[in-house]
Amino acid sequence: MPNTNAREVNFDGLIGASHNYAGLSPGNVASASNAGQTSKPKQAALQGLAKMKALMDLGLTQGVLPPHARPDLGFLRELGFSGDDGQVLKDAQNADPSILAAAWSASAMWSANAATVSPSADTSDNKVHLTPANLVSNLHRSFEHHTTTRALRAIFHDDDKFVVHDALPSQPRFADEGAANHVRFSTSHGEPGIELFVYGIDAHDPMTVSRRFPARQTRASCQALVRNHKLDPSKVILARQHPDAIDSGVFHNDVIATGNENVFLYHEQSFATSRTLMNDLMDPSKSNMVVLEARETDFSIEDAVTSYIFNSQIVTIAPGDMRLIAPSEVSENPRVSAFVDRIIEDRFNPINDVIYMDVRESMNNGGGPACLRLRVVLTDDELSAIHQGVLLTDELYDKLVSCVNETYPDTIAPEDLTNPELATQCVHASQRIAEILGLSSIFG
Ligand code: SUG
Repeated sequence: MPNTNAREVNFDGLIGASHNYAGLSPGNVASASNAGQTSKPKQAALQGLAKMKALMDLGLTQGVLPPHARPDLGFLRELGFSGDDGQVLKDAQNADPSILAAAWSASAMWSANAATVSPSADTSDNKVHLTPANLVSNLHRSFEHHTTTRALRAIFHDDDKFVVHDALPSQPRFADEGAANHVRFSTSHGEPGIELFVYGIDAHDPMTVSRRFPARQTRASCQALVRNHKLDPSKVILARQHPDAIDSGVFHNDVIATGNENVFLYHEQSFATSRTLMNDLMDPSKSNMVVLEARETDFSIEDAVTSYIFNSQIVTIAPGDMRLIAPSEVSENPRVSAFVDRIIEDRFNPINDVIYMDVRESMNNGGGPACLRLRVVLTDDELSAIHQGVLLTDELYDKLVSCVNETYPDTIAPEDLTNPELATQCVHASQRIAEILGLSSIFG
């Protein structure tokens, strides 16, 4: 039976007080090109909150995930740096600035990488399954899953309805980047769907791999997620990213493809296995798809990577009525914005309008609107069983905005990363946010 009482809840990662530009992600063009710039953490968090509020004001259910406590001085102490906090920061800087920057990274904001989620309509035990991503491909992200797992277990605490798995083994064979490489298709959110898992590396496949930039997601991790989430293998598709796309800066699939319910929006150069993928998806026994393919003649992969069009959120306002929540950068690229205008004008797809959002502070590190959110489809019963303190209301929004204004630094420049007072200020800010969300327990 289709479950019409289900909705998609977007859980956005609230951008942390230590947000900075350290160039930590090889293959992420924006991160590399903005390395060393001065960031604006307060403005970044307010931009993220404005996006959350805009979605709430559209009538959608919006959740908030807490920033992690950064800088993580415990991580630096584990690596042998000792003394007071100032000494630890200074010695780490002298030993290797990229290790120091890893400890400071606010990368947990990109909650599309927090976990992979399968709704109860797709799982054989009828529970919602969440697996935190191990993010082993990058040092600064590889320890996010500790806090993420605690936060998800605190939010999705009802064991009768939710299973929050441990992250997959932290080993390159099981490199996992979460929902950024996962798209779910269904006639409506509450009905059983087809889950598409996208990977860049397969240890058993001799095909050419990306050469310039690393691929981050393995086929082995996708297969483990399918097993853990108790998915029906006939309702799962595994597809390989095109290595040339990875080499052009498509470090996650959500930089070049996205979907919502029966809509699939992607660039023709996304997948190494496009034809098979389309055949599988278009199989009428599986779903009734609306396929929106951008061709090279519409715009190039480079346009996709600079505008982040595919990192838009497609959201359902009412049955058959969707909006595209796109980064402002799309409106600044005439080829890409013309493509969006054609989608909006075309009556044969359900996307009826575009809303441009300014999330530039995050975009400068390679994180667009969709990177900032984790999608969780929940029935009414499941929604009422989660920790309610993370669901955005006008009151919660006001509290978070005040807290950001009071506790966040205005700017962070690379040389600030050795400042122990700033370190304390940033950790304190994350504790205050966790208190507001009723999640203080995640910091022990
Ligand atoms: O993993 N950037 C993140 C961006 C993640 C975007 N998420 C999705 N596409 N879903 C990354 O590359 C840059 C940090 C720095 O350079 O300071 C960074 O981690």
